[in-house]
Amino acid sequence: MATVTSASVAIPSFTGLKAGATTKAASFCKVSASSKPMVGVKASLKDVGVAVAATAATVMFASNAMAIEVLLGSDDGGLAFVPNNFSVSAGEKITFKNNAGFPHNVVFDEDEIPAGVEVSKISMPDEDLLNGPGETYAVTLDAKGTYKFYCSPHQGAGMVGTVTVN
Ligand SMILES: [Cu+2]
Repeated sequence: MATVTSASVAIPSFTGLKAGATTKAASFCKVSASSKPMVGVKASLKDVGVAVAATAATVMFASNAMAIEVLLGSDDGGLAFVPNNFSVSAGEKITFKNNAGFPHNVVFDEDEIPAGVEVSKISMPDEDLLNGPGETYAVTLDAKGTYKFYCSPHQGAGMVGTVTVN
């Protein structure tokens, strides 16, 4: 489910890249985005990363393309993460964004994260809430495995989610 959104995230980043990237990289990405499935795009990104390793353009490219946005509250006002079950790559940026029904927060369940991961380093600080429209909380998860998280104010209403880091 979540991986589906990567395509829409990736495409705008190609546009933003044009200024800094080589023509070769930009046209390469355009072709990949329009004609190949998600898996193909991801594989292509890795190839590009190897080809132009450590350039500023590559860093920007990778951080923009490899990202996912999770809405806090559904469009119809439901108390839920949208999507509430998704997959990311290790190190991929996950941005939680207030959409409806706030305040919300993002707290990982210390008993439902990979061994060795410190829950306080990936959760929002205690008592901290996203109060306004469009407010965000971003986190990257480096350890592979399954993580469960919830919104403290709305956990009882079912505002819980699962992310798998591959
Ligand atoms: Cu909530």
